[in-house]
Amino acid sequence: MKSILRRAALGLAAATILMAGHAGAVQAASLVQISLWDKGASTEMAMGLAYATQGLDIAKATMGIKASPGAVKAGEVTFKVINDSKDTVHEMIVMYLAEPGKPLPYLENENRVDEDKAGDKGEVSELDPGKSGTLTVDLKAGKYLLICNVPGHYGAGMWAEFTVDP
Ligand SMILES: [Cu+2]
Repeated sequence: MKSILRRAALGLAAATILMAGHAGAVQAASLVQISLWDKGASTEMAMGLAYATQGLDIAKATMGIKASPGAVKAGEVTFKVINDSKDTVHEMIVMYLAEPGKPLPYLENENRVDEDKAGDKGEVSELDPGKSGTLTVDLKAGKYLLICNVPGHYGAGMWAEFTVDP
């Protein structure tokens, strides 16, 4: 129901723009290219590099997420995610940061972020090496974190800050 209403609203907006003489100006979803990378399974995973860890040196990360661009306008955002690893499964989850700069809730015994409590907005889960996937979500303005939540990866530095501008 929600999506039908939204589509109707978009249609109306498109008609309004066409009438105003700006044909072709209808805004498509913002596109963000995501690369999931690592230094290979033979490289020992770093630890203690979770977002907002005091004094962390992200240059020590052995795996990570690269987002291009790192900021978009609010609205529909499509993430095209590629796992550029040769040998490791990775994923990408979009987390809304209700309180930027504060550590995400963490499940110590599982060595990963508590997704249910962390502001999960959608994900491309568990991509095999070389595989890709797509996620389209409606994002409001704010600060976000893109993370991989395969056990240990977040703490190894596999996250990236992402901004949605008004
Ligand atoms: Cu990963």
